[in-house]
Amino acid sequence: AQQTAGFINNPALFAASLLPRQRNTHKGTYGSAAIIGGAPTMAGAALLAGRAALMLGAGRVFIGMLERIAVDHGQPELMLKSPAEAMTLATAIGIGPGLAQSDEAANLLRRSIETVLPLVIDADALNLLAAHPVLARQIARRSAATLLTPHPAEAARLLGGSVETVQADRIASALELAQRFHACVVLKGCGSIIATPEGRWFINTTGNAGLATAGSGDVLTGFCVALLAQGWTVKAAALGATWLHGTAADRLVDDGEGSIGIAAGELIAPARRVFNRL
Ligand code: NPW
Ligand code: AMP
Ligand code: MG
Repeated sequence: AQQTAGFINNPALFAASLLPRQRNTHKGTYGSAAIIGGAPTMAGAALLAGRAALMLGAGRVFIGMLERIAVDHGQPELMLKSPAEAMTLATAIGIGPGLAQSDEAANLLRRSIETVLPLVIDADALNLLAAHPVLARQIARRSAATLLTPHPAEAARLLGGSVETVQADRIASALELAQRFHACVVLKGCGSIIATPEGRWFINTTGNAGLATAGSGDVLTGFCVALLAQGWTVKAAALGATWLHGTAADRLVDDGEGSIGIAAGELIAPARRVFNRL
């Protein structure tokens, strides 16, 4: 049963967080994003999230890679560290892109849950939560903000049901997850639902089927972590990142570069352009 009316996501909902940069500031003012993930064969997921965090304004971006590579040659601004080091340096964490589900990954998820930092949980970190009820119970007890960003299959694993059941009532599914984990939730897909633990919900109407491409969700995670690193509340970060992610895809369509064949990394530059003009 849905108790409250929802809203269409729009910039007025996160306008209070949109502050211009003050002149006398430095990179430390804008926070340190850490992305934890990138196991062998999926390094790209963590790099995409890191690039996205950098270009939505995080002051520093650390990538705690399970697959130890030295540098992102396409984005040498990123600092590639061990996962433990990246977590220590962070002021906001995103865990999951390309993380895989090894024992090491589960241990890193436990450590990130135990921090007092804003935390985005995505992809394989969500799958690990579904497989480890002890970790799932720890989420609700966190003192810092938590944001879960499942796609429908990840939501189904968390709820112990089927994708069909999740999709049959997406609003109820998102609210159920938000309540269960006492976390903000973005249930992704055509018309992403943003739900809060207080029972509020929002529907995102930006974006298009060009977003149905590998790495798209990893970019969204990077956007969320960037906004959290810059001090946004978790609700504003979820709304802002989701709106910008979809709007970036819409701009690519308007410019004749989509919707067919968008590569996830291509979302980052238009998102930055739109963000700077808000
Ligand atoms: P089907 O057959 O496609 O219809 P998983 P994942 C099903 C990393 N990545 N949306 C779907 O069914 C991620 O970060 C690395 C989505 C299929 O059976 C993760 O760590 C990249 N799926 C890891 O890969 C780029 C839906 O769910 C399964 C669905 C695994 O993430 C890519 C797919 O979901 C990727 O981001 C829906 N609406 N409905 C890289 N470049 O390194 C049903 N499904 O198993 O969670 O796999 O999302 O690819
Ligand atoms: P992931 O499956 O984790 O890569 O995430 C996919 C991203 O693309 C999410 O942000 C989805 O909301 C978005 N997305 C995928 N398909 C569509 C669609 N048909 N319309 C709008 N957004 C979509
Ligand atoms: Mg994903």
